[in-house]
Amino acid sequence: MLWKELLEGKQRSERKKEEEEEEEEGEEMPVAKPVSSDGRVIAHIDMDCFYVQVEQRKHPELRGLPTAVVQYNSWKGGALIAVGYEARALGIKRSMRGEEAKAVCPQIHLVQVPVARGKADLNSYREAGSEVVSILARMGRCERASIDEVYLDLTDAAETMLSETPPESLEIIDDEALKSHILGLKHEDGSDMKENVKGWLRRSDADHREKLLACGVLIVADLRMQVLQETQFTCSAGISHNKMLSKLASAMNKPAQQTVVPCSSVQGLLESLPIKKMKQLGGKLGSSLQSDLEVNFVGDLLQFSEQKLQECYGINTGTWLWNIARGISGEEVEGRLLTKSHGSGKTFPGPRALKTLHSVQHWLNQLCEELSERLQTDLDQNRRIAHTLTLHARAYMSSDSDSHKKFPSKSCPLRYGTTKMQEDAMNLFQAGLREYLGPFEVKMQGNKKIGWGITGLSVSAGKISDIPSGTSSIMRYFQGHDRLCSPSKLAKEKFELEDPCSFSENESNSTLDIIEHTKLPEEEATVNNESSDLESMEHKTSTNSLEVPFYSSMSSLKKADFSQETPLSFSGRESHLEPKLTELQSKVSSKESTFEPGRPASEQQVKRNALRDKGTPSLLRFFRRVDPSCSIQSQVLAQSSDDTNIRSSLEKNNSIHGDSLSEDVQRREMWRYNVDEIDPSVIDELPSEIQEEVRAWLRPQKRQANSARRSVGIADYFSRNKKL
Ligand code: DCP
Repeated sequence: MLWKELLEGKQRSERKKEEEEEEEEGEEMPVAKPVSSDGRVIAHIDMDCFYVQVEQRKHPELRGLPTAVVQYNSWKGGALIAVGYEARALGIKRSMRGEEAKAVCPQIHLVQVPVARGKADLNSYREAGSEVVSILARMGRCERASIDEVYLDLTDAAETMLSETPPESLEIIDDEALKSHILGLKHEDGSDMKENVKGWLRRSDADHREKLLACGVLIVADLRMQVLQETQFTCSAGISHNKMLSKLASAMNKPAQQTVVPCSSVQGLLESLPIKKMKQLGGKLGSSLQSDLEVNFVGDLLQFSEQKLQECYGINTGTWLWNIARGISGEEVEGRLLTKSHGSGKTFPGPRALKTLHSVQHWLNQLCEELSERLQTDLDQNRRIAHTLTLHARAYMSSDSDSHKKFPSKSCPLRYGTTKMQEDAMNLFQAGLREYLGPFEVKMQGNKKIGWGITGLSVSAGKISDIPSGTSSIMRYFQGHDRLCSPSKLAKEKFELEDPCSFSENESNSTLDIIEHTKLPEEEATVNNESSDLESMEHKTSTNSLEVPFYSSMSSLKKADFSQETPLSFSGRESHLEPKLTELQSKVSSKESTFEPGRPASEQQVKRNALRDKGTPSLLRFFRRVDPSCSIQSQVLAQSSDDTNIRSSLEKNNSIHGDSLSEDVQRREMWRYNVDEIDPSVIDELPSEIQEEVRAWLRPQKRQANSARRSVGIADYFSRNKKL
């Protein structure tokens, strides 16, 4: 039965990875990055059976006992998503269901994932991951790669150690470092492994790079001990000269161990590494290498010239392949302690598939609620905002002929506030469904409409950026987002909720400003796949992989106001922004006679003149034509929890200033803004505090232009490849 197959084969836990790079089938083609230096010291740290450790810390009585974490789903005892090492030793595997695990190991302790809103609540795991990150970040540039993985660039720390306390000068070396696995280091029969490692670490004849690596070994061992002492978690690590090799190495000896890849052992490591195990080769590219070039191990690639690989897979990917065969990777450790995106997803396997728009709406509401909460926390704690909302779904149709079709992922500019997000997500879903069902939307089999089912749904918020310093100040300019970027506009032309199949042709043009997911060649290495792979969404969204959709229209960036006459009053959360706002307001407002107390009037006049000379009057003209309804700042203003407060402050202020809300809205409606009409030189006239934001508005347009120019995608590569 189909649903059984789905349950067995496709059901997965809620998303595993927050930020892990997409490497599922058919993802973006890898590209070679310039190799900055092969003298870097890069570590990859991976927590051991992470969710189990988190649960064991909560329940210390479980320590040392066979333990696994299960998804709340009750079918056959739920799905195992993390298995402790004691349980693994007793034959328990992650692919098992709870009942099977009990049968294999009756003494196993199954801990349920916390549940909120009918789905897994991963917050405690995320927070535990953050604890670890904050410790690891002490020694070098730190990139949080997923909920339980981190890359570290320890080059500077290693250089310092080498110059101050080189390993060869150390009499006593920490035991944890002596337990390291040094790939390629031979242990003669009967020799003391720790002594061998000590000898390797203290070699005086090693070259500079190897000495740096030895320092890296000591630093990582120490960091792992700090993590254990401060969090009670163990982790494993890989240490080498680049990210790729370190990631491979960290998985080689688990749990609570570290593995080092000296240059001399790279070839040996790669010649026996199955091609599909290599990062970014797990999908179509790896399959193509196997079937078209008969490459089964990474080392097999060595037989091809760079030119040949470029002919087959394009210049960038060809060079990337040539490099990885030699263990070369220029990928930098990005200094990033926070996630690149947030996501919330859920699967509905087999009989649980969603078959009505009502049920889809219900679940989208839950997912958006969670997403909104996390965005709010990110905003509060990190002053970061997301710009893009994306909906992914996995679906099937009752018609066999179309069953291979993928539900298209859709994006739109993200509006803050739970209800807005829910509404936009539903509109994205409907747009996706229309496309999924085909041009006529209603297909008939005899008298029966074709049914559909949704087996997975996910919403994610991407393109997260810091609020540039000073941006808060321009909140003053951009008021009334909520009133202008009305959900009702987006809600037009919906499907009838009552009848999931009652679509008519004239409904096909959604008014929602949807971003089609299109890959940008120049960002291939980091761009997410646009296909809606729910498994990767569940486990890997909020990922390292950057969603780079481009805006099909900038109409979401609609109208702006420069109503100096209606100062905003801030409520609660925003109140700390007020001083900056006032500061910028006074800077820009050349027509307002706001004198700064204690400063001579003549000086202030000079200051205003200077500003005017820099072009502030053009700025005023500029903003009079711009509507901020979907601007970042107005979104911040429109935070769900503060919506009412802010709206009422706005209304109050408007009435205080004798400027009625409706007039204000009407006036702003007239100031429509077309991004093409912006003269880029105007941006330079803006106060520096807001230049960055305005440039960010314009960027998507540039991308669109670029992508039109260079529409090379994975399909092109493979069609070329097929010709081999
Ligand atoms: N996870 C999940 N669903 C999956 C895989 C993993 O929810 N299908 C969660 C639970 C894991 C965590 O992500 O604890 C990290 O995943 P890893 O693949 O790193 O596996 P573990 O940390 O559990 O084990 P290991 O020690 O093998 O890395």
